[in-house]
Amino acid sequence: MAEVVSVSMSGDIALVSIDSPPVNAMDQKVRAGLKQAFEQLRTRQGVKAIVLGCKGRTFVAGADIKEFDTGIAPPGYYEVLAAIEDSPCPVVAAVHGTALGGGMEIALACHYRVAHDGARFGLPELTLGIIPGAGGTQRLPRLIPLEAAIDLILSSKPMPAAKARELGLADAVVSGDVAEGALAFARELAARGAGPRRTRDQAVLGAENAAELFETKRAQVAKTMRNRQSPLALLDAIEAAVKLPFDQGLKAESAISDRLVPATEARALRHLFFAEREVRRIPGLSAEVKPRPVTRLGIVGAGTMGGGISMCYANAGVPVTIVDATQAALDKGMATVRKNYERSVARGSLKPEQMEQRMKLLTPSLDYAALGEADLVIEAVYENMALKKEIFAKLDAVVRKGAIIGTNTSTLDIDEIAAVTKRPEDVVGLHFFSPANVMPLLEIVHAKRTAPDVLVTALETAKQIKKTGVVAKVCYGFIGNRMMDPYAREAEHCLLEGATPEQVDGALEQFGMAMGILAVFDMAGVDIGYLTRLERKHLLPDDPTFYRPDTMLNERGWLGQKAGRGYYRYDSARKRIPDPEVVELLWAEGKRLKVEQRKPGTAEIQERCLYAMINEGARLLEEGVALRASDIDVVYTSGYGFPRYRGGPMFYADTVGLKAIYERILEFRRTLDPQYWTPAPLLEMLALAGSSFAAWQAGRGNQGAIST
Ligand code: 3H9
Repeated sequence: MAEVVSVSMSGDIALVSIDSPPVNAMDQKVRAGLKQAFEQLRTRQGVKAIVLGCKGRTFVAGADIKEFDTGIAPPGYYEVLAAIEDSPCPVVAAVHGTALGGGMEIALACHYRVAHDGARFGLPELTLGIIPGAGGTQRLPRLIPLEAAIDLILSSKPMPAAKARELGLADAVVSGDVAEGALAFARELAARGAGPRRTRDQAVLGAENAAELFETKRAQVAKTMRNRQSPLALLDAIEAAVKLPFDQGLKAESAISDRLVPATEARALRHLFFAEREVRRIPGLSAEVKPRPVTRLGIVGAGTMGGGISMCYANAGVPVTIVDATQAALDKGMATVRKNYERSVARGSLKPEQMEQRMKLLTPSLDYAALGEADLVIEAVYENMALKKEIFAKLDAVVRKGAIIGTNTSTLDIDEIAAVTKRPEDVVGLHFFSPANVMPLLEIVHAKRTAPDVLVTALETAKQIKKTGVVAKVCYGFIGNRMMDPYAREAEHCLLEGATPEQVDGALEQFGMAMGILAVFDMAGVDIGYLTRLERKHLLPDDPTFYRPDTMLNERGWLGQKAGRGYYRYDSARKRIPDPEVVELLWAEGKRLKVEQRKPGTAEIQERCLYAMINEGARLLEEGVALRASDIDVVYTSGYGFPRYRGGPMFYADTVGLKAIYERILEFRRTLDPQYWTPAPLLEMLALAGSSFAAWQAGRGNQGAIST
């Protein structure tokens, strides 16, 4: 028997135990071990019941995701789960941690489920672009009501043990040792002489109104999960459970699953699953380098960003001292934080006492000296080099030796900021995204002199506040904003060429961006980019059409949502309303500047914006600003609303084909302003070699390592 699965006896109860760190994923070894264990137990004399549990931190966390690309070696999931379900004596799952995906499907194939009170059950397959493919679509609606089963899988969110008990999924919830609890449960079954209770033999619960229910869910999914195939396919699979006998239902599930696993959507989501974990590995950084502890935080700037970052740390139980220049700014900042927490309380996601605990962790102060004890101080004032330098000089004077000083700049040269201190090795960029308490991304900017343990601390603190930290090097805009620049430049230019804001944003949203870029500008404030461009005027192209619409709106004070109008008008509920005056104004300006009126259509708008962004991404890789193509994908999907099901811009580029993108860029160079359409040398090289960003990344080994 494979050693990852062991069998032992406790009286007349057999204990089957899976031990395959880190998360007991159901890989080939686990499958083979389980099959062998249950086959042996079938014929073993004197076994009255079986408890199936896991060692380590969790019950099985799912199928081994790597196998979806390498192929599933026998025994297959169905075969293994059938061996469990066919057991002649009752099988009790002992669930602790998270029973996810294939792990939950194992639990469903068991005859009873005993859960630890901290356990959670979930089928998150849609987050991977697939459906539960080990019988989950057929067994779950036989254990909990059909609609609850559909909602659990559609949401991809695990449910707590108590809810599982309420719905009838868990037969008992225990605190303390779940194996002991399950053993006691099994003994009781044995004492009663209970036999197996096979899920497959039960009827689907709540099937009466199934037709209507599926119609509603399909309409809902078509609206909320646009451009995706797995959610609708999931509903087909669950409907098979209602319409077909169990074995035929399994066949339907299997056919759908086989179709989805190799599809682009699933490949893209798998790519992100691993990319989001890969970002933690920094080539060139020794595992010996340990992080500095971050137990007290300092923030400079009580504005939107400072407040949001403070909340992240207070949520993690870390005390925060917030310094600002005036009492009024501090009061306003603290009031905003409280309001944000109150909203969570009103929504029910936070208890009032938790809110008070978190508020108590925040100490406002007018005195920089109050930051003297902090382990990490993050400067979060507005984008202005002179101001940031002044603050860093002050911090250098008060912050204790060994503390780290971070800047939340989104565009500025961190080497220049660090140079005003006597400890540039303690300075790092920590670029949060607005709203900082919500957005999952943290760009960690490794400046020239940042010390290795400071970088490691930055990665660790990202984890501490439940963010995905991605390392970048210093350049204008780092990864995210630098790629955003050419993307938005094209969107802006299309307006001068006769496209309306709705057409531009519509094209980007049809592609799957969470929000069109013009609507994003309106939301963030049209002045933000404008002011940055003013600061960098000497570096920008000598082109009167460059971001001209943005400049015109600024000149008129049409600064977006906060002004009630920008690229669009806004009603009191901040709903976008097309503004013919803006359209006319920009068209007239386009004609005045002799911009060719191409009236670009959806495909052209998408290609121009996205290919300009991808080309810039290739440059970032050449320059070593981004360590990996997949890091760029993580930045864009977690910070910029790029659709996850397309895998991020660089993965998407590979799916289109770099040759096709390269040729289109050459065509744009002929037909549009050539100064913007020089293919990045890396893109050109890979395109001409018939290669991809993924292949380039795989072949790089330790090249591009952070030099420490
Ligand atoms: C499925 O089950 C389909 C079935 O229906 C059958 C269809 C036919 N596979 O996240 P962490 C690795 S689909 C392979 O940092 P945490 C992970 O890469 C699956 N590897 O830990 C990492 O490796 P490394 C449905 C996996 O404590 C290490 O384990 N299940 C898998 O923050 C630690 O992971 C899911 O979608 C896996 N399934 O979170 C659950 N899971 O250290 C996916 C983890 O080398 N997993 N790894 O980078 C999770 O959500 C989290 O890992 C979990 C732990 C919550 C379990």
